[in-house]
Amino acid sequence: MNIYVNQMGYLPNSRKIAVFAITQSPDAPAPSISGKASLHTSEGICILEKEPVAFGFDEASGDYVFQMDFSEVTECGTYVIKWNDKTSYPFTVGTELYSDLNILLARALYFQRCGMELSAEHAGKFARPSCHTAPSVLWIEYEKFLAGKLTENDMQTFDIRGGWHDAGDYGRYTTAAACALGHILYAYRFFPDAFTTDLNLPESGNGTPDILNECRYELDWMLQMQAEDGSVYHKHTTLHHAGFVMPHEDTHQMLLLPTSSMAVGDFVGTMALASRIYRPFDEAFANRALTAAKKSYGWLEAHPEFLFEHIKECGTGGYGDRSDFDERMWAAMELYRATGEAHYLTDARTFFDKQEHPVQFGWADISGFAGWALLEDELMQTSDASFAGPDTLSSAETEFRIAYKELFCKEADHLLDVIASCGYGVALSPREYCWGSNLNVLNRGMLFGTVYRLTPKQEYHAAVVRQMDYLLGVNATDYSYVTGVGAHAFCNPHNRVPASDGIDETIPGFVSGGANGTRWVDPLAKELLPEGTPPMKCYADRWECYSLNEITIYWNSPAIFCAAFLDSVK
Ligand code: 9MR
Ligand code: ZN
Repeated sequence: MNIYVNQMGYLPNSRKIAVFAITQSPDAPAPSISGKASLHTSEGICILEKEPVAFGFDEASGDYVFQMDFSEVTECGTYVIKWNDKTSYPFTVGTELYSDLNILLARALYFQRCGMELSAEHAGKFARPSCHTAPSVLWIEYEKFLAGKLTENDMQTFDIRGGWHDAGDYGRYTTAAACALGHILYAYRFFPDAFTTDLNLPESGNGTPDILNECRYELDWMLQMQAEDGSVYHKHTTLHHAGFVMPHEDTHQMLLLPTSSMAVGDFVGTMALASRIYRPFDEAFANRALTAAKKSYGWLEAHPEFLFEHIKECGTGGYGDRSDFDERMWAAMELYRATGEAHYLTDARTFFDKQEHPVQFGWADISGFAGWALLEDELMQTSDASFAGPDTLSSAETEFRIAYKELFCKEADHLLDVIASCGYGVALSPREYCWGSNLNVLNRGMLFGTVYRLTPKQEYHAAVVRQMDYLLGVNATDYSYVTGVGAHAFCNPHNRVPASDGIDETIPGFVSGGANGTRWVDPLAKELLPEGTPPMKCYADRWECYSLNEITIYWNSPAIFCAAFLDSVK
């Protein structure tokens, strides 16, 4: 039997559920285990005794599960739970847990910075030299160069620097960047009070909140990804992933891979959003971002067809897609918010009507971002009048808002049922444990947070808590999926920097991709996880396992959103 708790801990007034699990086959009789579990302070004083309630067999984990709700424990402190000779990892009840977590999650992005030295002052023992500063060339020319049809001197060069390394690899990808920035900029928009702490960045103290300073590093890179004609390169990587070397040791030719309509739509959405968010801090940048967004929107209008070319010679991340309706919708919606021009709203509505289920916040489907933009003033609930929404709404907008709210709420209610059907309280059905399943978990957390702002039902709040609980230890692997957080946190991410920096400790604050129960996995995962392993247990804390244990900017970013929600809606 195992006891699973949120290894970081719980907010004093939030829902608190511990899970007790016994692995067995689905048709075995209920285990004969009973009696009261107890909760003890760090001084060993028992302050609660309670009988765990049988949930029954849980398909995703292959466990027979009991649950214990101990929400009545509201006193701050450190505790353990005991049941039948087993003791949980220690956990804390405290008010600042999620703000402390957010500092780590955001600082992890600083450690992903490309194109600048990370100094000891800001990076401590993880200081490292600058990387990837050599000029880039276009793939379409490089291809000819490789074929001997163009000399090196005939290739145009582009001085593009900066941004965050996407993940455990050193590539930078436009749609992945937009996804992460969308999560974080909206987290800041909806929960600004959660972002007042200094992050010890080189820019700290410049009058701009540090979370925006960090995002600006990515935005400045992204602006450079726009081509003359308003199209936007899909990615900026080498031809193949680097070996496991430090970033400055990866000196392969940097390439600009051809545009995709998703990259253009995402670029427009991100820049138009940034123009609004940064305006109070940097007017010139806001204007630049808006001008860039409008230019690329012109490209989208002139190119209504879906465009994505998979370059088979290039081994770095694909970030392929089958539809760009979501990106086009978001682009239009953000430009509507940034300019108030009604034709953008009409365009957004057209793309909305073409989609089945536009409520996602992942890199492939970012449709939900348009919902955030549309409902922004209702989601902000701020007393700051300068952020208030329009006084009167057009009937088109009113009607669109109602439709979007209905969709969000319906999805949240459906997901509450999914949570109820899972012994661990995670909003994933057993077949949804795919590559980067923690993004799905956190996406759902963000959705619950969104809907809570529209209809403040306690169950939605508890649902956000339970997605974070899953991430931080209430899952069948026994791991906290955030480095450095919890007594049993994963510590061998698939990430070239910690794997090659020679430092024992891993950089804290990174979110693992998590369990992947599909058969699309890396060779070591295949070897370690026999066929039939329950999906929630398809995980290994091994640096080799890129399909189970990589880190990415857009797995940290939804955790930042959820943590900010919990930090500000306590
Ligand atoms: O996060 C991506 C995941 O959803 C896909 O299934 C997987 C395979 O295409 O790719 C993941 O993205 C990787 C990207 O292609 C390159 N950088 C590392 C990303 C995380 O593994
Ligand atoms: Zn780099």
